[in-house]
Formats: sequence, C-alpha cells, structure tokens
Amino acid sequence: MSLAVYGWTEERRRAFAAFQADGLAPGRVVGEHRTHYQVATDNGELSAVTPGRVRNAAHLRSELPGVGDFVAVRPAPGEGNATIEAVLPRSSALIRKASGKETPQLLAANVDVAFIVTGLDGDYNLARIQRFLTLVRESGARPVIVANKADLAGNAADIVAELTAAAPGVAVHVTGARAGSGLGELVPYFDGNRTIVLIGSSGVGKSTMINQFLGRAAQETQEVRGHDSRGRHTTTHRQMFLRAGGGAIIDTPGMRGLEVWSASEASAPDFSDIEALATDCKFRNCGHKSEPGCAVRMAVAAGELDAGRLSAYSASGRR
Ligand SMILES: Nc1nc2c(ncn2[C@@H]2O[C@H](COP(=O)(O)OP(=O)(O)OP(=O)(O)O)[C@@H](O)[C@H]2O)c(=O)[nH]1
Ligand SMILES: [Mg+2]
Ligand SMILES: [Zn+2]
Repeated sequence: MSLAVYGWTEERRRAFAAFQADGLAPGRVVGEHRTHYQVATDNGELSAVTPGRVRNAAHLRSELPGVGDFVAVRPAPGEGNATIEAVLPRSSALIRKASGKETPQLLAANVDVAFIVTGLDGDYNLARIQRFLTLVRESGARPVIVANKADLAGNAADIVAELTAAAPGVAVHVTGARAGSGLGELVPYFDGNRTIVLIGSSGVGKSTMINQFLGRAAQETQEVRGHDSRGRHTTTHRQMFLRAGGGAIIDTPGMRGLEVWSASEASAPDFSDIEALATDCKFRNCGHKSEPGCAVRMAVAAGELDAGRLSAYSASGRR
C-alpha cells in the first residue's frame, strides 16, 4: 500500500518536507470515530489521537483533523498507534455549521468532487439541493448532482430540467444505485486517483452507491420510511474507501437541517438553523405551527432546537 493511491501528490510531499525532517510520517485520515482516527500510511493503517497541545492550538473546531485530511503522524507506543501532530494545507474543505452551535464542522477535506445525491422519490427538494450546492461551492470542490432512484421517478426528465436550470454549469446525472444503472457515467470522476465525497439527506442511497462502486457490501444500508421516503440515519460516521480501479470515496451520514458555514456571515438576527430545518418541512410554505410533516417542530420535540428560538423566529415575522 502506498499513499499515492490516496492522492498523495508532489505538491503535498513538498508541504510535508519540514515534518519529514522531524521524524514524522505522512498519512491520510480515512475514518473519524468518537475516540480515535483511522489514518492510512505507507506502513498500513494506524489508530491515532490528537494530543491536547494540538487541539488547544486550533482556533476553530474545523481546523482539527477530519476525514480526507493529509496529516503528519508520530508513531506512539503500542502496536499500530500514533498521534496526529499536524494537518497539512487543504486543497478543499467542506464545512458546515454544527447543528445548533455557532461552530464550524469539517465534513471532509481534500475532496476533488462532491456528489450531491438526491432521491427522485418523495425526498426531492430543490431548496435543499441549493443549500448543498452553496456548501460545495464554498469548499473548493467541484459539485455534481446525482439524482438517484430513477426507477421510482415518474417525472425524472422534469426534475433534471429543473435542476439544470437552477444550477447552470453543474453536471446532473440520473442513477438507479440499487440496480447499478447509470453509475458508469460517474466513474470518470475518479480518474487520477481523485477523491469524491457523497453528501445528501438520509435515505437517498449514498451507501448503496458506495457499495456498488466498491463491489462489496462495505456499508450498511436500510429501507426508507414508506410514507415520506425519509431515511433512518443508517450511516453514523464519515468514512473513506479506496476504489479498486483508482480513486477514493467518502461516505457521510445523511444531513438534516444543513447549515452552511460562512466566515463572512452578517451578524444580523441569525435564524439560519431554523431556515435550514425548514427546507425539510413537508410543505414549502410551512408556518411551523400545526402543519403535518413540520421538520422544525420535530427538531424542537427531539430536543435539537430550543423552543424559545422558534418563538423568536415566529415573532421576527421572517415566517
Ligand atoms: N428503488 C430504489 N431504491 C434505492 C436506490 N438506491 C438506494 N435505494 C434504497 O434506498 C434505501 C436507503 O439507501 P442507503 O444507501 O442506506 O441511503 P443513505 O443515503 O446511505 O442513507 P443514510 O446512511 O441514512 O444517510 C435502501 O433501502 C436502498 O436499497 C435506487 O436506485 N432505487
Ligand atoms: Mg448511508
Ligand atoms: Zn415547518
């Protein structure tokens, strides 16, 4: 195994030179867990932690290592253990506002292409796709829209036309990941050992697609709810896989209430958390009072959104 297949380029090697002199080894974060990271290196996979000194030096949470980061690691006592001493400069970074918090959260780093996956079933929602597009455009990665579950779509052509008009210049592909249809069109995006991340709501078929690209059941998948096509949040952590034919692919947990992090955000009353949740409401003009399928009130019920914030939002007249 060599880091080259993970996209370790000459430019990255140069950025690493100073750490090399310090006796550190290069690696790429492939998995992020509650207690540790999985880091791929030229000598196999290591289980790594960030020392307190490294965590304290970070001004923002998004500066800490995340999946896709190239890092400098120091082997630690114990078989296969290491510490992450530094994060190398990122060529791109997908960052969102952590739900309910004012802190930026890194979703994936050094991604070349982001597949924004949507279902062509009851999941389809243009406003939500536009939020994902903003996230990807701010990241430096190239956005590509993948409209999945073609077999369940009565009006795929209409939706593709709507997407093409709403996102000029962004490629739109139609796939049926369960049966494997249309995936061949996506393979060239891996050329040159590029890194692809899949983002989208829960249940759109991200993990199903990953399994198809890998040719094995690497990720668990689960049926969506029958009445509204919503997923069950099956994937719970971000994980990168190598594709046999070249390139790397990152699976991510389905996002709800996606908020885009912008360092230049105005400090005007910020209800972006509620506006993000509202894109998941069943009705586009939902007043978040007693409408069925209201994602905002569901978030309050689930303890994810403070009821006081919803009152303040309603009182502000924004909705
Ligand atoms: N009919 C149909 N079902 C599909 C297709 N692709 C995926 N599915 C199904 O959709 C369900 C959800 O798929 P997953 O791959 O688990 O979705 P996910 O996006 O990874 O969801 P999270 O991990 O919760 O974010 C599964 O039952 C899949 O079999 C498709 O093209 N057509
Ligand atoms: Mg999944
Ligand atoms: Zn609502």
